[in-house]
Amino acid sequence: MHEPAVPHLQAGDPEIAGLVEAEARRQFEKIRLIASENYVSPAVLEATGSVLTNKYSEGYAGRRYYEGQQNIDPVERLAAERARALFGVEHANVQPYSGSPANLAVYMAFLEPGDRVMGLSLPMGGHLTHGWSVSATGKWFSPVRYEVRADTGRVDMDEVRDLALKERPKLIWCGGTAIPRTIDFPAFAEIARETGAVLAADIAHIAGLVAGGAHPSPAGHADVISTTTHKTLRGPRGAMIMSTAEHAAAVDKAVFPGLQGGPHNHTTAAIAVSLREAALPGFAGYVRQIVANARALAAALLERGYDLISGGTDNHLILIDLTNKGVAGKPAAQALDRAGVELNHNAVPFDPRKPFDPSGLRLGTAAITTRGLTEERMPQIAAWIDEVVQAAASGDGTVEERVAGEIRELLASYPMPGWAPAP
Ligand code: DSN
Repeated sequence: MHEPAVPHLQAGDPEIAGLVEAEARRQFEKIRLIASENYVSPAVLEATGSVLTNKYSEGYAGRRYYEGQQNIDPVERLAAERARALFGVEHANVQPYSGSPANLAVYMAFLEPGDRVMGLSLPMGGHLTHGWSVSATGKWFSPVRYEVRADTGRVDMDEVRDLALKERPKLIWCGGTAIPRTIDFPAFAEIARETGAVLAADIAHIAGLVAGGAHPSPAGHADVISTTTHKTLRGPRGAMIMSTAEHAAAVDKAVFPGLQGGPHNHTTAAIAVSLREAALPGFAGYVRQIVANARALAAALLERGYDLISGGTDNHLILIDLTNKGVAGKPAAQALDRAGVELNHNAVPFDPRKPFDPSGLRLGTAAITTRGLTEERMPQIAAWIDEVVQAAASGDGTVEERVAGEIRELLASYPMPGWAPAP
């Protein structure tokens, strides 16, 4: 049973309806540990599925290229106002289609093609759009990359400073996709000031933690902040760029007309809804629980001999190097998926293996926390992971079905927003 219900889809396109139903059941029955995913509320789903999708709105509120914006302008104004209030920033652009276009707009706002950009290397936890070679940002700009230290698994701010002084990038990115530790925004800001660079904080993964006070905020430190809205922030798939008032015009011009056409108004409305939800008192407790769950899961994995990059976590994310377990990340992730634990294979720092067949696994606790799981359940999840990884290492496929059944049984008593099995 979907909430909101989907009777027209079921009647009009049973093939797609069947796939949506199957996906809902899959999400209900699996321990979803992909660090960038979550479950949104029925209110966010309703806004995403609303008639706002019918409207074109190129431009910004009060300055559009099409008529009929009587309701769209207030929606976009509300979303931007809520973003400014929640993150304590002077300006918010809520139009970027997703994280990569948002980051490309940051380049468009501050750089010319060929300019130097510095970011955390992708296999060290950075993002493709922070200047990695296969990305447009690595091809059209001149990238330099900082790394984590081999002995700590953490970014060393002295090394970042030395590199920035040597290379003089025009833009410095902090943040990424596989960083289990707190990002030192004040230290990055000091380096950017000293070297004359613009500091961009990509908080896509931790936006919810920042909003709820479980991670320090880049506001007041970074010149520009980009984020997706669908990870720990628990909104629809979309993105925002926030900045100081000084950079507002450059950011807006870069998003439209620089890179995009009409904003996706249904998404903007859903972003507004999720920002309202994130401002409610319960959200701070939710994000504290995400971190408590990640810490408890990390502790249970360490007890079982897992090698965690940086030795643990400060946020929602855990990165495991499986080398000492005798199995690579991809076969382990595939075995875990068959056994009802969904996560992704991931490169680890200084990984000798290839990106599509790396040594690690990446886990995050945002989605299971939305389901209501708390610390007491984490040792059991670590035990399931361990059992399946060991079986994958020895080529034993027999445990997967049993574990999947045990997981289905556990999750049956943890409701999922947006769908429930028929009574
Ligand atoms: N694909 C996102 C993630 O999984 O972290 C980043 O773009």
